[in-house]
Amino acid sequence: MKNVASSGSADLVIVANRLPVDRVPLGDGTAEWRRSPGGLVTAIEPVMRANDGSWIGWPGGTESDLEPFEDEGLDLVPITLTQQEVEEFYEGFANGTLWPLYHDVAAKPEFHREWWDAYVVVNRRFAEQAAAAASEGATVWVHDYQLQLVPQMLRELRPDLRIGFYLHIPFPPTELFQQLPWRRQLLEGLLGADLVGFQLPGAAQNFVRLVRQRVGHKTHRDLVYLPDGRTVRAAAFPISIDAKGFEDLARSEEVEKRAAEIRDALGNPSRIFLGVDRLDYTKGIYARLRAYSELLAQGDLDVEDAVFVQVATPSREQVEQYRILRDDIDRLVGRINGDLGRIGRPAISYMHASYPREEMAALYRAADIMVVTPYRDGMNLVAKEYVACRFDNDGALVLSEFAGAADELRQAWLVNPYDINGMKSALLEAYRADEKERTRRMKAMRKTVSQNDVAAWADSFLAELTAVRPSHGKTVRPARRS
Ligand code: ADQ
Repeated sequence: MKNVASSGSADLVIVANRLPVDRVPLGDGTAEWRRSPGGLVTAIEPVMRANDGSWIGWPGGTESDLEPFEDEGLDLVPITLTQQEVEEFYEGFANGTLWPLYHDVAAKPEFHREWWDAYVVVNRRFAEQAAAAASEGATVWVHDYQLQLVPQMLRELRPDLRIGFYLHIPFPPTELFQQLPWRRQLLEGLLGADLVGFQLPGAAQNFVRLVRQRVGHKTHRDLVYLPDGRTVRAAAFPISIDAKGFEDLARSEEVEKRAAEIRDALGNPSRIFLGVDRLDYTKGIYARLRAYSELLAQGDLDVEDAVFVQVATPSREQVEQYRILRDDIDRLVGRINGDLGRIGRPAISYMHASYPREEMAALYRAADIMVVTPYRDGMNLVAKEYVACRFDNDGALVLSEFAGAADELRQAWLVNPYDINGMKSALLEAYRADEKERTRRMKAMRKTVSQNDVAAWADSFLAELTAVRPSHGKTVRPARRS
């Protein structure tokens, strides 16, 4: 790792709340950077390498003296946040206001003026760093709800840039968005981009409608015409996963062996149900476990025969609603196991854990029925990862209609997570489905996932971004993929 000056030499700049590395403190007071291999890095890394890319993001924590550095050939620029900014910008406005509001108010969003002020300050810091890192005519790709003001701030600093924005979470219906005291500023922030990308077409339409109503710009279909002559396009680019990477992993001997060990450790039940989520109130974990427990209580399922494995990574633990959720689920699991489990046969095997990709693949291989039931989700990559790992064309997916993934994975057992009885029926149907039925559905879903992988997603976004602003800026060189 070596330090590099942010010299304004990057032809492609990624701006995201988090860097693709975590700062891991070592016992001796120093710390090292460790890759956090998320889907976004996998998708963007090849195109970053082909374009002298730079990635700007927060490394987590509140260290203040972090310099830009290179990690495995990627230029990384850490953004510093103070403790107060972590509380007001990250836990506050991003995760206490925007996250619940954009997810159908699954929890009550809080509106605080000081949180908004911190959001503006931190967005400006990201924009300034991006302006300093980008070369003349470079392409800057800004990610997600934490940074919606960056496109406009950056445009003011660097009108020569081609700017794209992608929202990973849902964009809310207009009625909910209107609640925001700062609705106009957020829309204007996004309009600094040349291309605003969403998971689903409906989100892009909501955005264009709001721009027309609230900001008063002329619009036509997916285009917004600004008074300064610029055109902004809003469109859907459903995100995906490294499908081949997951499948290769799933086919490996180690993963197959580990999957067998997992089944063994669970007492080789005839059916394993699996849920894997960040511990978040949007994911519908509580409702799905309740539905499952009712099936046990009614005798439709038996703990001698079936088990539900729920893996939940604790997340945003400083935000009160997340602490409450964690306690609620802990209590529910305890009650279900106490009431319905038998010695050596828990009804629910529950882990607070974050696993490496190999272990995730082994869990997907071991699970007969994958249960993904968010109340609202931009996409949900877990559903796609499960499908990618099922090279045997077996396994059943129970999927919420309100996950973006449901638009593509039509052959899943689709459920409304608010409807406990409906969810119970779908769980039972998936449990009872014969092999022919499972294979028919899985084959169709696998075709969808393998054809639209995350590389195709990144390529199509960047190609469209270039097309929206053809006469300005450098062309983004395509990734050299192996
Ligand atoms: P998330 O809300 O984090 O993402 P999701 O799309 O399911 O949700 O992605 C989670 C990722 O974390 C998956 O790759 C999964 O494998 C991994 N993961 C989950 N639990 C884990 C565990 N216990 N251990 C290890 N890994 C775990 C947001 C939006 C989504 C959108 C994505 C990408 O909320 O709707 O799909 O961004 O745009």
